[in-house]
Amino acid sequence: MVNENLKVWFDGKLMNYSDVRVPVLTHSLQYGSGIFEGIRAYLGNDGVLIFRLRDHIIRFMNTAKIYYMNINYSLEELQLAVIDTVKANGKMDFYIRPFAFYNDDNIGLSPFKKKISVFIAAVPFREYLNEKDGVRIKTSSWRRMNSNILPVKAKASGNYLNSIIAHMEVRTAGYDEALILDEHGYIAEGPGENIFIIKDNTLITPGEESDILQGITRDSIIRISGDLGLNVKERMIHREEIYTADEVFFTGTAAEITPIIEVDNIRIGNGRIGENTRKIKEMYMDIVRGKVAKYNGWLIHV
Ligand code: PY5
Repeated sequence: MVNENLKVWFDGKLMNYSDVRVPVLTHSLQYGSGIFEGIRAYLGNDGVLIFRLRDHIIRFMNTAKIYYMNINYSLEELQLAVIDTVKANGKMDFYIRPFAFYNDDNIGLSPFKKKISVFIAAVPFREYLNEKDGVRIKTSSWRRMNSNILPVKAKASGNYLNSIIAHMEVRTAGYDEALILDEHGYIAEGPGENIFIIKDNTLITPGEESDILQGITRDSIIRISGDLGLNVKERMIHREEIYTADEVFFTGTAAEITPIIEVDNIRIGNGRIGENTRKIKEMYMDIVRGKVAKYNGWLIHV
């Protein structure tokens, strides 16, 4: 449960979370028509640091655009709104959730000209998956939707039904998380994470052309890999390649860098967290806490 003293930003104003009123019949709750972002902020030595805020807000606005959703705030206004929300909630690690939705209790399916509300919460950080020990994943029998069906590069609530059903299938079978293949059987991503494999010091991850969310963490890892002496290839990955990889990990705002130690009951490498994964995770955590000068441009000091 979130703290009842939580201050949230709702349609231009900071207010108590418990004072926000939204009808249960709202379009976005009934039909999954909301759009959202997930952003993290970390407590550094001299205050709270928001990671790649601008990039997240750009993706948020692009998602809105793809869905014909007219958001009445600019890129600058939304960035300031996130900063104000963080400021109002103190100094700690946060997970930030901007959310735009049709706020209307007219039950019809068409959102045409319905009122759009924008909400931002910054809730205390929590670990998303079992990031410390590594996770066991299983290939879901559900396929990633492709972009003929829904825009996979948009971060819309409805897309997550594909993620949720895949996750529940494997979670109820005793695994930590799902691996989702694309319609052709190539590796796509996790329900809320991008995936990388490492083979012979090369990072391999599905590319721009694949049906995945273009993760901002994924992009960050690609950009820092050279500093760690690793090469990167963006290409399609056959399912069997993952089983014989040296190391495998998920990336995501929530998941950060999550080592994967087993896929479909096959141990990856020696079944322990790999050296490169450990190095990448350490560097990522140093960057987000403002300890790597070269990447301080990714951080907004609050
Ligand atoms: N793929 C999917 C389907 C995602 O939902 C996410 C992020 C990613 C990849 C990674 O993207 P990024 O690195 O930009 O975060 N998932 C969200 C997150 O905040 C929501 C999870 C509940 O991590």
